[in-house]
Amino acid sequence: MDLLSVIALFALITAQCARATPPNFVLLFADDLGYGDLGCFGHPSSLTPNLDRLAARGLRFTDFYVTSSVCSPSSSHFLVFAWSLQHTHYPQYAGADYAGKSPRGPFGDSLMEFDGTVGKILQTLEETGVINNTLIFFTGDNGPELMRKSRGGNAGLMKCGKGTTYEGGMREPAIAYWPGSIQPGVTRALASSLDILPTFAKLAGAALPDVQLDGVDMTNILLNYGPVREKIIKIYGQPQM
Ligand SMILES: [Ca+2]
Repeated sequence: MDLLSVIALFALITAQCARATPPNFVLLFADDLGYGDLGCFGHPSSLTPNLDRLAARGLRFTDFYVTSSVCSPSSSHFLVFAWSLQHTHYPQYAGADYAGKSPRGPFGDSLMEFDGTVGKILQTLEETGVINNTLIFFTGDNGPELMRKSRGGNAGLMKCGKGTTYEGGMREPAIAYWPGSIQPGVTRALASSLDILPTFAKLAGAALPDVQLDGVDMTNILLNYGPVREKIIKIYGQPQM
């Protein structure tokens, strides 16, 4: 799975739970999306109105990291979830409704289509009356494929992109949206895709798998704007994975 395209990974956890009404969970996971690709993260010509709306009405992370700068290891820790849907465009082609419609070329068209898909999901959640009991979490699996130049994504001010351990490869846009529970704003708390499983499990009242997890429950970020990590482990490695 290279390139922008789209991975929409849904996790609907209906576990025995401690909360009276645990939320539904929707995890949106974009492929090869750079830190600077979305309108709400500063891109001047991307058209991402639905993701921008999620960011405006939800919690936008400025310091969110993934576990790897390439696809498969970055996604592997999600395989514990119940099921997933994914569709991949290769290379960055958009469907007829979006081809040629963005001012950013084929990559922008594909990104716009992804955003349109997010809009349809939001509309369905609203029409079925479950939007206020649904936590939507959006992020990407790794940074942009810069070797594709204008057909790849954009890391914004971050150095390098996919396949490197620089910020551009590992740091991703992230948004948490849960109307009525998550207050709109921006957090600079350090968080990671490793934290998604412990967080969803906590909110669902579900037991964690019987393995050593590196992630931590980040509900204190989501609900209280607080930190979740007491110590930071710094890892130094080669720039190429
Ligand atoms: Ca990827």
